[in-house]
Amino acid sequence: MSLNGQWFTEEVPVAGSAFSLKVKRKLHDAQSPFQRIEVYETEHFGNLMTLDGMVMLTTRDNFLYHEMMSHPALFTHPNPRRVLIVGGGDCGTLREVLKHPGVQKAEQVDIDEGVTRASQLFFPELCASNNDPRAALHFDDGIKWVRDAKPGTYDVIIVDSTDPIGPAEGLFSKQFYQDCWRALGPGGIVIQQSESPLYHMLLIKNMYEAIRGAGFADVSTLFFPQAVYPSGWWSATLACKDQPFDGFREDAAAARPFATQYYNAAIHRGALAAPEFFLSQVTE
Ligand code: AG3
Repeated sequence: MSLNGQWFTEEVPVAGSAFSLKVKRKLHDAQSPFQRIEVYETEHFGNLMTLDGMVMLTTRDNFLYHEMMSHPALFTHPNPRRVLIVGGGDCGTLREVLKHPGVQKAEQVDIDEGVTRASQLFFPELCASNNDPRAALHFDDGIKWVRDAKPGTYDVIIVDSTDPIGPAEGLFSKQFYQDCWRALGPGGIVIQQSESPLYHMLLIKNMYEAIRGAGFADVSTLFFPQAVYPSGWWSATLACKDQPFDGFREDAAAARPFATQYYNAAIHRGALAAPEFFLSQVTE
């Protein structure tokens, strides 16, 4: 469908704001059992995938989000070998995780196979590692998957979900974090996308409470730009199962044997610096 010169817009009613991309045409439009999956070709951001009208990723800037959802957690855990990705159906986070030679198994559990099929067609570069022998793609309910996991199965759990409404709502609950706690081995880390620090402080505050209430020893948040998400400023919240958060393996991050576009040791260090308003709202 040609849409030449038209704009795709995601509005954020609670903030009275919106973000738009000029599009050329619609490449894909499907209603899955879970959500509406659309892909557009844009003028300057490559392809754009939306779920229920909300921006998930573009070709041009997804590296910011996917690198920050993966490398900080993997360079925090002392020796991450077994990784679970909950959500992440576009496979961009999986690709980053598999760049770590020490990872022996990376399982991705997304409820919606339609997202992965659309990604294979329109974001093939993100799916480049899907056939890595260490990768396993499951299409299943991530909440149930974690609930059913044997205790101590994973070193790192990455929650790469949509906003906390609809299918992803249960991923922000104390019950889910308790299940993550149990599914993690000693030294285990969970990292979860935690929306905009500017628009969603209440959500982040509630996450801290639920994560601590679930028994995690420590919580901390990383901040990074993400041009195409509401407010353009995004966050990921990291929880340590059984030890205080004590920075990350800076030397290993600096000596990483793979290429990144955004992530490096200095970016990681900087992303851990919390703004004043954040500190006063999440720390008692
Ligand atoms: N994770 C989506 C974050 C939510 C974006 N929210 C929004 N546009 N309202 C994206 C999946 C990428 N792997």
